[in-house]
Amino acid sequence: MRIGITCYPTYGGSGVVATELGKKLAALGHKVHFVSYALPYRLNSFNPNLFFHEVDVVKYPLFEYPPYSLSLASKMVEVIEYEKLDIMHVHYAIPHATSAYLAREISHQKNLKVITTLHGTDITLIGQHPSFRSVVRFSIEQSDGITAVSEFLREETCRTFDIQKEIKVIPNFVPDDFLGPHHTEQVKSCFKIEDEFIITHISNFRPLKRTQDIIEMMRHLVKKHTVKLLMVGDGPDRSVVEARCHELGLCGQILFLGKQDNVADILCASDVFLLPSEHESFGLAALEAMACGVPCVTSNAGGLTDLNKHGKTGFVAPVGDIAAFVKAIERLIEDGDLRKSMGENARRYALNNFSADAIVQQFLNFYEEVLAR
Ligand code: GMT
Repeated sequence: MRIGITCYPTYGGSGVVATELGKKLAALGHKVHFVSYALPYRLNSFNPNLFFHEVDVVKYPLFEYPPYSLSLASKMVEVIEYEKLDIMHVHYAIPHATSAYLAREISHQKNLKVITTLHGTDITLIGQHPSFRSVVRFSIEQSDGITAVSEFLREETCRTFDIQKEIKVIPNFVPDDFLGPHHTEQVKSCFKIEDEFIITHISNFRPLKRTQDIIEMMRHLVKKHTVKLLMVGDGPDRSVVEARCHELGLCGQILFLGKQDNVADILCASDVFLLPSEHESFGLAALEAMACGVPCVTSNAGGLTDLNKHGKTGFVAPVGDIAAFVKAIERLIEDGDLRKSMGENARRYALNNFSADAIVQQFLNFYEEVLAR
């Protein structure tokens, strides 16, 4: 098959999933063409079936805001026609589904099918904004196939956008890098002092990730336990969160590692993964932690409860309930056997239910189904 993929090339989960999917499809012999404004950050290995087409975001004195959606649509048309694509698979509806719709209408590749994968805030947050809502709804409806990363997101999309078309749930999967082997001991030796308990959080530090809650949890935990927190990633709330650490005198116990390419090694050196988000339609970072055998303490937002099984793969606490989070983390600090068994359960659950091979096959079956329509 000849497949085009458009995604955000940055550190977000939707771009990661799209890139890992493209890599797996290429390894299976399909021709995969990425179209985006920059090389997706995990597209870092050579495969003769993988191609990248960069969208030129044109600056012009009249444009206070360069119309990326149009440049993207034009580049898609070029790639669709030159490469005779069968499928244009876009990840994250805004603006990718709209550009793909335009490209399909313009191109002469008549059998081209557009598939849109919904990831989260394209539906639950920003997609709802009056500036986008009608265009998002139209573009989703016009897609030839729609997938959502969780049942929660499927229901939210039908409910809030009144989408009549079928939406297929195809969850995210464990990228190959997380299967191991890992440099666990080397990483531990960099951060861990003796029997310190390592808590890790990974996100883009946007308000919905509630990173400020994490610092409040640490304020309680350091009173009784020898803990260290690794904060991985970067984003709008990082400054305020870092300032709070200074204010509380917690800089020795909380390390800000910024954006990291190899999060698998960091996760494997962790005792618990923490994700207290307000919204999370899937929670890819938690799945990656689980695949590394790390128990998770997460909020009960969106699709997280389908992933992190309370009392089995970790603990689930209500959004914003600092005391409940602290209690859950303390149980894992105090009971090494529980931590070990939950970590093993987490890895087993992740690999049994979200294996890359099985999920990529689901995408391939869906492509075939849509092409046959
Ligand atoms: O939706 C977003 O704001 C960004 C997006 C991303 O690119 O990281 O995150 C969403 O997609 C991920 C991959 O499918 C999911 O793991 C995240 O749960 C989801 N984010 C939210 O729902 C907030």
